[in-house]
Parts: sequence; C-alpha cells; structure tokens
Amino acid sequence: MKKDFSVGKTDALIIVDVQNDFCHGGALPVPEGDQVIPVLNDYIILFGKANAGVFATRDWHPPNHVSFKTRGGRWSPHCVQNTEGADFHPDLKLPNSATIVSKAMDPLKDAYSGFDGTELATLLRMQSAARVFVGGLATDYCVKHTVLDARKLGFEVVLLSDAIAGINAEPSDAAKAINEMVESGAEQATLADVLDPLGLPPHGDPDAERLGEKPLSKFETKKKARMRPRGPYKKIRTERG
Ligand code: VGL
Ligand code: ZN
Repeated sequence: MKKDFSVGKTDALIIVDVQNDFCHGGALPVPEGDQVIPVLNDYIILFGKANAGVFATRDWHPPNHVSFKTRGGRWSPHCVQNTEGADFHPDLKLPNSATIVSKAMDPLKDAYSGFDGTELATLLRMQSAARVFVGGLATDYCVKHTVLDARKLGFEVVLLSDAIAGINAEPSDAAKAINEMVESGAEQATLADVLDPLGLPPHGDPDAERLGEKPLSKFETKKKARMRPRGPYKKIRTERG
C-alpha cells in the first residue's frame, strides 16, 4: 500500500540548522548544503497551506563551545551566537510564524539534536503534532540526532530525503546515518510524495516552476492549459528546456 504523506494539522516541519556557517562560504560548510534550500522553501509553502507548524532549529553556540577545536573539540568554530555565520541562510524563506529553536548553547555540552536541552518536544505537543517531517543540515549530525530523538519521544518521523545533505567526514557517514534513522522507524519521502496527494505534479520537468515563485498555481495552470488552444504555446514551452 502506498504511504500517505499528505500534510495536515497534526504534522510539523522541522528545518534543521540551515545557517550560513553550514552553507557555501561558511565556517563549516556542508558539501552541497545550499541545495536543500529551494526544496525546503517548497515544503514551507506546503506546510503553510496545510496550517501545519514550521520549526527551524539553529546551532547557537557560545564562543567557547566544547565542540570547537579551540577547546579540544572536533569542529572549527561555527554558529557562534549573534554572528552572521549563525544567521539562517538568506535564501531560506522562513515564515514569520515559524518557531525558532536554539540549541547547543551550553558551553560544556556537545549537543546535536534539536530536542536536546530545548522546548521542541513541548512545543510540538502543544500544537498536537504527532508526525514530524525533518530536513536540513547535516544528515550525519544534527538531522540524525534530531530524528533519533523524535522517534524516542514517540513522534512519527518522515525524513525528507531530497532536503538533507551530509558532512561525510568519512565518505559513507550520511548513508550510514540514513540507515540508522530508517532502522529507528523513520520513513523517507520526497517533495513528489508530499505533493502527490494534492494532485500537484513533481518538479523536475523543464516547465515546473518552484512553488515559491508561483505558490500552488498548478491548479490554475492545469485548468488554463486545458482551455488553451494547442499549438504555438505548447511548442514554445517544450522547446525551452
Ligand atoms: C552540526 C556539526 C557541528 C549540524 C552542528 O548542524 O549538523 N554539525 N555542529
Ligand atoms: Zn555545532
């Protein structure tokens, strides 16, 4: 049986750590990290339409955090509170209604999960969220630990496979992380799976605009396309890609 990934009120979107320091040009760039942004923007629109909650976690370290090389940790200093590197990436279109969850603020404690030392679980329960859709950065660290904690806390989890990217310090780290998340009971879906119940076509064809540029206009576009005489229009469109 096909899984139902249609988004409703008891679902929530968790966007993990889409911050400048994890993107191109940042202090701890995740290879291809920026590529998750336009996809997440589409999920944001879908969740908005469904009146489902949108949460964005951010790595929010004090300058002397234990995970920094300067303190004997493994990472270059990154996502220091109130620096540009800790800002959400400017291309991420977070709605004003999104709930921001800051994490890993204890200087002495390594923390990767969005649930670790935060109110995230409480906030989700207050919104009656039973299922969380998780995407963002990085697959092998904060996404993984957030998903594993969500499962432990009793949430259903949908891992957004097309909206995650890994650090891959070891080449198979992200793949291993995905296996662990699936082992824990997380399901995997892509934008096409989530759009499908709405009758929206998947992206990937040359005519498909991102939802963000023309929010859910596909309904109208489809209708108009049916009414429009076949011929020159069609041709111009197909020649474009
Ligand atoms: C992360 C490494 C260090 C993450 C945070 O967001 O995945 N990775 N701090
Ligand atoms: Zn960190």
